[in-house]
Amino acid sequence: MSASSNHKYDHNVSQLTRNTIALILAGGRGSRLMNMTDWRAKPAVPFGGKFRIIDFPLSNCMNSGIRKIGVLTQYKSDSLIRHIQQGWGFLRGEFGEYVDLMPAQQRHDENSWYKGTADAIFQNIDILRSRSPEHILVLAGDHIYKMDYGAMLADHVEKKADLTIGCIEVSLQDATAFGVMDVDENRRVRAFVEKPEHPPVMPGRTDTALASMGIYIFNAGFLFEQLLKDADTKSSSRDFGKDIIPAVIDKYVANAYPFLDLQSGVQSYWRDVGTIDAYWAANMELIGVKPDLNLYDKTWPIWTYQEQTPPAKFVFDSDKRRGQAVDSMVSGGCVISGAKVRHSLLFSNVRVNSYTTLQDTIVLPEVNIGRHCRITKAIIEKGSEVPEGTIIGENRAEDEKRFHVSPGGVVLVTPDMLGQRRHYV
Ligand code: ADQ
Ligand code: ADP
Repeated sequence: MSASSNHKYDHNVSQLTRNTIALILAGGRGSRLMNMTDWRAKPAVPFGGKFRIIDFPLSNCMNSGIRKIGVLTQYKSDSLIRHIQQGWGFLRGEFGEYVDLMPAQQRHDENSWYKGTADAIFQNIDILRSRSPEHILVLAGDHIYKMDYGAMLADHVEKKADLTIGCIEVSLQDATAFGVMDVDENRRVRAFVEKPEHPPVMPGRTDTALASMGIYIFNAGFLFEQLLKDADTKSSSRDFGKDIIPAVIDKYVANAYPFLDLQSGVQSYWRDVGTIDAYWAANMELIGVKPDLNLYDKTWPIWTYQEQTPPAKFVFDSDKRRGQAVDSMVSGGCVISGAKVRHSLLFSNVRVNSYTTLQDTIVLPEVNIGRHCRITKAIIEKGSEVPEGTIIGENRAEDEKRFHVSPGGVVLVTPDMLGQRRHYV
């Protein structure tokens, strides 16, 4: 399936992006991230040394010229809200730009908060209507990728679609976790099943399926109509994948839009860091010499909020032991003293002390790692005080007694597992 590479759009893309409201669904718990989402929503989980996951869709909107954004929050949204208020308040209302927080409001039903993803938007329908956008771009707040939504909007308009669904090709095995579609030769969606046990094979392939990225462009009026109709359907779970999309594909034009690099036509980088193993792997990939996700690309900056920190510091300890980090990323405010850090990712304000070695480890902000520790293949949560002499990653049975060990053998360490009562947000 080809995207419209090298295609000159007939439409003025900046006009399209200007008349679009992006709605980022940021309410999900993300329970497969285990204790990492005990205190924060998945979109607020730190990623890549200084970002939070939601910075990726937000930055994509900025870089695509979409500057009317609503963030729909629900589960444990405290740190998410603070992050957005601190980091994303720079837009100019005078130019019609905003990042609005749209928390769960008990407006339509006194007894329940948002039900499914469609309900989250339905509850804000009056506000959205009053702003009369032409298109609404629905995004998930929990994926890591860089995407130009302007190209997808142009495709949507050019093909006169009512709905366009961003999609990627995944293995049949992985497809069971996605909304999967069947399309015709014009990329029109003929069938859509949410999380099928036996996913349909992609046309022209034998072992892959076409999966929804959970991102949608709707003609605004069409979306409002469908949300109202769905609200009157008693049996509906108010979910885009389960209810809204399957209900419209027969009568309206719903197209698939493949997420391909516009130059090479190759599928672009996209990760759902929904499990401990996927989270660890995606962060580790960044350390490599030529990662698929380039955070140093000045043409597509990823913005975030971060407190001011002094530079990272690598020092000799009192016994003249070298503090060093190789093959690693180290953020501001870190002090590595007489310790060895290899192939690891340190967020801000991490202290690693003498005689300690870290290998293949992600350390979130504000962590102190005492002397004489050996830590391999771990994720150390924010605010942890790792006591002197702690050994992690050498004996699975021992690790399992104190910490959470993922199927892939990544050890997750949180303050409460270390006996420290702390809300790590
Ligand atoms: P899932 O990711 O399993 O599948 P869901 O858990 O509903 O769907 O989450 C979608 C997004 O909405 C997430 O970003 C989540 O944080 C957020 N969210 C969930 N409930 C919310 C609520 N009530 N209020 C606000 N935000 C909420 C979806 C699609 C699949 C598709 C995958 C791609 O249903 O078809 O393949 O995304 O990952
Ligand atoms: P260690 O356990 O490795 O001996 P120390 O706490 O004794 O660690 O610190 C060793 C060195 O690290 C200090 O001499 C100093 O250079 C540097 N260092 C420690 N704390 C700070 C700090 N807050 N800011 C800057 N440098 C520091």
